[in-house]
Amino acid sequence: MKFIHLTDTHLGRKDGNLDERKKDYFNSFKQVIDYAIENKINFILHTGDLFDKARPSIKTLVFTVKQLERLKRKKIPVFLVPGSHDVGVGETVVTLLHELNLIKNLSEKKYYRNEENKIILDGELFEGIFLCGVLGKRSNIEEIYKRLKPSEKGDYRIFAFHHIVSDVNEKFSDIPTSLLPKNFDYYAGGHWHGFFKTNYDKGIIVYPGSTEYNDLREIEKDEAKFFCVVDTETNAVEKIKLKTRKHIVKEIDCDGLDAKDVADKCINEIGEAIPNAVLIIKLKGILTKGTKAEIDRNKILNWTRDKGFLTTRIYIGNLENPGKPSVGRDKKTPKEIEREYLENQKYEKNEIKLARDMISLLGDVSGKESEAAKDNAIEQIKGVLIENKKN
Ligand SMILES: [Mn+2]
Repeated sequence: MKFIHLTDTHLGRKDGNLDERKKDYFNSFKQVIDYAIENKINFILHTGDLFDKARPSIKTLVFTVKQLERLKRKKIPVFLVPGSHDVGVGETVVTLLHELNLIKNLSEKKYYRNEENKIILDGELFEGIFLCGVLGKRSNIEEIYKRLKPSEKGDYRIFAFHHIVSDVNEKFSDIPTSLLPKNFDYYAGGHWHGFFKTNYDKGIIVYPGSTEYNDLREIEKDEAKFFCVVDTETNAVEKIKLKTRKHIVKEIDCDGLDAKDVADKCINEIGEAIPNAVLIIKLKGILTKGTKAEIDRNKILNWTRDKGFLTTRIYIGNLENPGKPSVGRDKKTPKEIEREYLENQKYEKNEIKLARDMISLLGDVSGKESEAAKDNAIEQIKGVLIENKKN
């Protein structure tokens, strides 16, 4: 049997408020659906962040429902665990899609039970393949993993989750890899936006990565975007490359320049235009005259627009004004700085944990257009507070 594993499609996201960028996310999703139908794939597994926010727009919903209906007509089931962006307080659109039989949400009540101190994952058995999973909430997540007790069913066993394990990235990890339950063939990961694959227990952990470029970090890595096709007979994983919009990063060294000359230097160095590409300009160095505020951004933006770039973003984080020697940056991670700060404030352990959960949620939505960010943050923080009250 063959299945598709995709993740982090963030439907409804609209970088820089551009309709073209919203369509790009739709386009990636449609490529996967087309592939599934053309290649008669047996089922699809999505590991979260189907939508960019828990309450997507009607337009986003119409697109998604239409695509899922294409699969339903071909009898290709879609299994899903909601991601951090899909979960709000109580029921979300993912519940609606589940009720309409367009997806099977593996975090719905019918797929698990609480028994004494254990969470029994009854999951779903689909033609001999067992699927179960954990949704992408953040609070108390280590405790939840410790209590998991998956059913022993199935000839081929899949565990779906929306968390970063320490093998992927120590700094950004939600859980140590060793907390993943044992005895699965395929550990389907979401939340990490790049491709990652490793062995674990008798199976493999796979993160296909997001289907579009969500932030600067992803763009700078300059890695392609993928979904995976998995053969359950051999456990072989095929990476299928998505056709995505070109993103170009140009780093411009402005060391020793007068602020008024920065625009011309950018224009000279960008060189050849790539029509419809997203252009990222990163300025660096120390100016000798003028300040960052005096850089003629409009001159740069007008020029790139005339050249046919879809949009241009200018980052000045690594550029410094005259007379300001660069301060040796603290080597600590943001998480370490957070913890130290909170500990120094003499908060209780559980208060620190709550605060860090909240900070993590807020961080997750930073860099998004304000409305989506607000919606998401408020929804998720409400969830954490309600849970904290329960505990
Ligand atoms: Mn995501």
